Amino acid sequence: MSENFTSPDFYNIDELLSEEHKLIRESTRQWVSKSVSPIIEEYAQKAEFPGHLIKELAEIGAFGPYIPEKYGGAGLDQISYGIMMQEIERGDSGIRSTASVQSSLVMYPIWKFGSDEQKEKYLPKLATGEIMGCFGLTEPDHGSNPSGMISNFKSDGDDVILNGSKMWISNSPFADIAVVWAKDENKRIHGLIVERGMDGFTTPETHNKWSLRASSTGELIFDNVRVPKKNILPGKSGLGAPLMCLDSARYGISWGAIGVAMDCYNTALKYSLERIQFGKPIAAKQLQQKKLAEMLTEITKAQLLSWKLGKLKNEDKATSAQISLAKRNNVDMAMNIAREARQILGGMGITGDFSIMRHMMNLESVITYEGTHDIHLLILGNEITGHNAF
Ligand code: TGC
Ligand code: FAD
Repeated sequence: MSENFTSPDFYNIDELLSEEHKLIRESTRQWVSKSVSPIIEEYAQKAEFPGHLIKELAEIGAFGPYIPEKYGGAGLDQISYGIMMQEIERGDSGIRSTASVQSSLVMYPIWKFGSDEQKEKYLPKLATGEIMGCFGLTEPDHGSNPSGMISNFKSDGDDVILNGSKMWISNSPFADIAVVWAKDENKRIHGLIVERGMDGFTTPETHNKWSLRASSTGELIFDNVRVPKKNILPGKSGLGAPLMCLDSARYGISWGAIGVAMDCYNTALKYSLERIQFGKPIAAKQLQQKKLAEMLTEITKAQLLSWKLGKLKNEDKATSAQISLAKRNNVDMAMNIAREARQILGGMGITGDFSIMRHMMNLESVITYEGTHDIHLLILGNEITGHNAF
């Protein structure tokens, strides 16, 4: 189980990490073992977000790890960010979602595209978790194709009037602010900071999910919401702006998926050594060894992929297509490992006594959000051939 967690490191990848990276991993890992693993199954079963973890996530520096310290972030590098996402997602994808939405989808756009006033007003409070944010791109009729969005705003004096709706928004039911993407009168996409309490703005919760049950998901509905023009992000417009945020979050997910895979592998390995059938541990059987050997192979490949991508990101050289490759590969890898690990546990694998089934269900969301498995393939296809097949 997670409490006895040691991460597989078959290729001595630790040698590629700095002492600071290892310290961050150790402290995040300890926090997950103490605060997430013991409670998460119960919250997932109840389909409830463990809101008390917000303060603790802020305390371990999970909100804005790479945002400069002057804005309340930790000023760390991209590998540190990835390692934190890996460790948090080992606990649960929904908790990692909360950290990555706050960091890469709310703090990042305000930091990159916001005015000085917006940065000073929101970033320090987002870093401490005093306020929480969400990111509204997806609409009921525009998921993979956000450029078709119909949410729109019209100028009215010092304000704009915002109409439309967003769907499948992580953290929307409790968020204090939403970074919302909508079109102006010239059909140009802009980011707006919409605050809870603005007239006409509601955030109904989405129920009956079989996946990401410990994460709160909802809608954003804008019915003639009056938003001050000073809440528009001035630094960048067009679809490229939200796509830059997605690049950052997708990179973090590539690491997070490794955390899930490692947890499933460890659980399955331990169980296989203890479970006796036909007079021997099932770990002594070739069929189970094949599963474990293939898991370790895929985890090792994914570790190298995300580490190298982190180096490229640190140098500001990572391309969107490189990020798509890592998100797509690593989430698929984690899904396959979760399925195989579940089988190694036999009937026990379907219970909440082990984390595998919860991880497996969570990954159904992770392979869909932040660009589906198919969309990332098409991004790579476009990069390879120069032909856009969307
Ligand atoms: P396309 O014509 O290719 O591009 C439009 C403009 O954007 C530029 N661009 C990028 N800029 C920065 N970063 C990137 N990654 C970029 N990709 C493209 C591009 O150069 C162009 O610029 P310009 O100046 O020429 O206008 O756009 P398209 O409409 O063909 O769509 C491309 C496509 C399909 C790849 C894109 O729309 C896409 O990625 N779709 C998937 C949607 C998606 O991922 N949604 C995620 C919603 S958020 C979420 O799921 C959060 S879950 C969080 C959690 O809980 O953890
Ligand atoms: P669709 O776009 O309708 O796709 C349906 C199927 O068609 C998919 O298999 C897709 O791969 C395929 N497809 C689509 N286009 C093509 C094509 N051109 N060629 C071949 N196949 C294609 N969004 C946010 O903005 N903010 C959030 O915080 C957020 N959180 C989420 C949390 C959860 C739990 C979930 C499930 C989703 C979340 N999303 C969020 C939305 C998520 O990003 C979208 O679900 C995702 O982008 C896919 O959009 P869709 O669901 O509309 O599927």
